[in-house]
Order: sequence, then C-alpha cells, then structure tokens
Amino acid sequence: MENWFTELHTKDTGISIKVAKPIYTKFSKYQRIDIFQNKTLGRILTLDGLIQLTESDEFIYHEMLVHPSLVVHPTCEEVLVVGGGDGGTAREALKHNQCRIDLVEIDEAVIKACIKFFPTLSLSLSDERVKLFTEDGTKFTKKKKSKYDVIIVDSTDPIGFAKELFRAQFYKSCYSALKENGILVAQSESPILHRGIMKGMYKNLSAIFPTVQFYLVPIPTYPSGLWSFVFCSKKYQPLEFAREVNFTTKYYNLEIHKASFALPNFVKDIFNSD
Ligand code: AG3
Repeated sequence: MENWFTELHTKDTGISIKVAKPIYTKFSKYQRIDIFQNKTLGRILTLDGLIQLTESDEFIYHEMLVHPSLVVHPTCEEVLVVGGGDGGTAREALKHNQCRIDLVEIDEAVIKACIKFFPTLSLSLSDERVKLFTEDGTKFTKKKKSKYDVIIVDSTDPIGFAKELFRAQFYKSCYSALKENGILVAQSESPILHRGIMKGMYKNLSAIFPTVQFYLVPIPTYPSGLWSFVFCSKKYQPLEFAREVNFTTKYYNLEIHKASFALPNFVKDIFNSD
C-alpha cells in the first residue's frame, strides 16, 4: 500500500510527499518528531506534521538564514542560534572561521534524532566552536546582556511554544543580548500565506531596531514555496558588504544576497497597509 505524507498549508491546499520509508517517530516532551525517506527529496524532518527540512533543499534555507548577516557584520565572533537543533544553521555559521556559536534548542529529542539521521547537518554540533544548551530560548536570551554580535532565530512556525519567539518581549531580550552593533535575523514565514505574521513581526521589530528589512528566498518544500527572513540591526545596512565570500556555498553569493532584498510590490504592501 502507498503511504503519503501530507502537510496542509491552508484548508484546501498543501503538499504531499510519498513515504518511501518511515525512519523515525517520537513524541517528545514538546512535539511529535518524524523522519522519513522520499525517493526524490531524500530524508525529511517534520515537527508536529510540519516540514522543517528536506535533504534536497535545506541548503537554501540554512545558507540564506545565516550568510547575509555574517557577511554584513565586519567583526562577528559571538553568535547565538535560537532553535536550529538539526545543526544546519550552525553548519553554515561555522563557515565563518572567526565565529563561536551558542545554540539553544528547547527539545533535546530533536538534537538526538538529527545527530543520528542527518549527519550532514548535525556534524556541526560536535564542533568545538559550538556550545549546546537544551533550554527555552526566550529564558536563555533574557539572561544575556551585550554578549552577541549576531542572533539567528531558526524557529518553527508560531504555533504552541514557538509563539514566544515571535513576541515583542523576546525581540527586546534579543536587542539587549546583542552588542551595540549587533544584528538579529529570523525566519519569518511565507509572504503569500502568512502575511499577518510578517506584519506583526515588522510592527514588533521596527519598534525596537532602527533597521528592519525582509528578504525573500524560494524554498520549494515550505508553504507556498516562497519564504521570508528578516534582517534587523542596530547599525549595519543589509547591502553593506564588510566581508569576503571566501567559503563554499550552493545557493548564497553576493548577487543572490543583493537580489533577495528586492521586494515585489505585494510584499511591500504587507508593511505599508494598516
Ligand atoms: N524552521 C522553519 C520551518 C518552517 C516551516 N513551516 C512549515 N512547514 N509549515 C526550519 C528549521 C530548520 N533548521
């Protein structure tokens, strides 16, 4: 019998992927974790039935979440990753040799599963420049003052416990945890399907950071296929390039970096309407 995984994106649209082989299922303290194999897309990680990554396109997400801010920040050494227990974000940040990373993931079970089943992402987690903390990212961030150059929020959708990572209170903690020239970057959902979420983030973030700019990236296996990230900074502009791109990537380069900050009108409208 054929076994298909389906994630609904709206009441009447979604994505279906054939399960060639179920690999892992666990109900952790926080969520349901599933890993399965698809012939075309490779291994896939879902949390509470929502696709977090596929081996075929995770590089787009992780490279574009990480490199824009690390290429703009001229002297970044201290990085905080909130979420990102799969290790993909840490893997990309480690390409910047001078960076040390604190990674705070709430769900230890995600880390354990990814160490076992996604070695090309999670190998980064055993690098000596990465320190792992399994605790609530909002509480962790609150305790830090002027410590980080860059904070990267690699969260799930704003559902359940992850909602906290989209609130003004958390963004304020990030602002205080950053040094005076710090940058915050976060995944910010789909400009087609989650316009209300993006608008809320823009409102919250622009009340705190002088620079708040969204950028767009195609991610074929995420809702609508078009995804966004937000770059927030105290000092630097997203198109001021301070560092060379002397590391290997499959998606990111300076042309892509520039182009991704150009927004179509329907996306600009998210921020201009009341
Ligand atoms: N975090 C963002 C996943 C959002 C996808 N949403 C969905 N499928 N409904 C990915 C974590 C990868 N490190």
